[in-house]
Amino acid sequence: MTGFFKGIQQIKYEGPASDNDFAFRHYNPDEIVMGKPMKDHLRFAAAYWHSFAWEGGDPFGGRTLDRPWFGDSMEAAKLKADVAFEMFQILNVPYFCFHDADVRPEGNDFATNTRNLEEIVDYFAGKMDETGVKLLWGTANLFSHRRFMSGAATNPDPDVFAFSAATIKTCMDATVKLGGENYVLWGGREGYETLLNTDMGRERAQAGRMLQMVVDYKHKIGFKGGILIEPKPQEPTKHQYDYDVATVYGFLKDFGLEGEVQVNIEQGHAILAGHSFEHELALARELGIFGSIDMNRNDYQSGWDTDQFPNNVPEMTLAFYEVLRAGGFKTGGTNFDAKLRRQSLDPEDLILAHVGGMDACAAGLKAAVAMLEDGKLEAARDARYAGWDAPQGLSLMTSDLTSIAARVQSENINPSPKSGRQERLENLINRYQ
Ligand code: XUL
Ligand code: CO
Repeated sequence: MTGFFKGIQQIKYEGPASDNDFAFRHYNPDEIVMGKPMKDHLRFAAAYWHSFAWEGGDPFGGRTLDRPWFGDSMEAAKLKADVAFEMFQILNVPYFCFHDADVRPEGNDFATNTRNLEEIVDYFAGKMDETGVKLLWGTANLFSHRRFMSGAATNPDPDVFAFSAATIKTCMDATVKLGGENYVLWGGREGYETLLNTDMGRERAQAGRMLQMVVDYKHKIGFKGGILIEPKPQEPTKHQYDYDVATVYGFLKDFGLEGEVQVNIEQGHAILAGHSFEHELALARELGIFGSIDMNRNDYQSGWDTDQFPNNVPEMTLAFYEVLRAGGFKTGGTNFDAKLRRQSLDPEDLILAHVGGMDACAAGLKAAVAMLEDGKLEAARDARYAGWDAPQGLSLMTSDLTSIAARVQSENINPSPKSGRQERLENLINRYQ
């Protein structure tokens, strides 16, 4: 034991009446809801980068956090891993997620980075064996180092494309070695700042080629997990090629990869794109590309990606309602891509942030299950579209303009508007909280 979380025991379920800050009120891992344990619905993961690599900086000031593992040595990386796995066990999260740059010291070249990553992967393998904690997904950080300032796959310099491809290969290898269930691509710098210096056609083609190579490599090595793209509209680059779910789907169709790649949808990214989280989830479901979620919360006023821990149960309810309607997670899960506020210095802040987030998700899941099982919302939705299931509605889908026009005229079709009953449905939803 490192002693970092000294005095904090494993968090247990104590039920809604508990007065203990270090307890779950809603997350009861083995409770059966809709036919399976809550933990298998939610598939929680902790994110290595925010909890262990982020130093507490913002655009106006640097490090506020003081962590004994900050430093560039392998020794520091191993201490960081020790503390991380202690946190995973305290929280009883079944999964974690990482980028290469979160877990290993940065080397001066590709070979050093690869060696460092391999050493830490072996260290992780031992810890995963000891604790039973699993890897939800791995990914490559192709956005922090200055070599990626003009993009990774979409860089005008082919050497950066090559460096990125090689790095993705090592990160896919690391993910597979650790039994990871997905591999994620978030294209932080895959976009552009100004059209004045940008050849958009080339950049899109380069990104398409990189994705094709990732899919080919997946099949070559027999990886059975998901390949997931994480949409985000802006920040860091002004115009991102993976703006939102709809844009990613267009990109996948363009390169013939819509059957191979799904999306990892993040709450805060949905908000930045001007959507709600549930919109993005529902669209991914309709398009058949729903994969996984990055759970967090964005500040609704500030306009940038604040990556706060989720705490709004009615929002979580609508999100998990869409997850359930998508059939739940297969290889995906609920990854807390969320960080503390920079004034939250104490080790217990890290624990309590996750406890609150996990409880908000569990409460949302329970309310979503109640909504689905009750069936009133779906019954109202079905009733609204019932005309489309009747013979005349069905026939419209195979008619043409001429025959429809003739029918409208001969039958004097003259529709009268019907209420959408939004407020009634909003009132209904609040009854499940
Ligand atoms: C950035 C973001 C990333 C991805 C993984 O906004 O969400 O942390 O989740 O690269
Ligand atoms: Co994310």
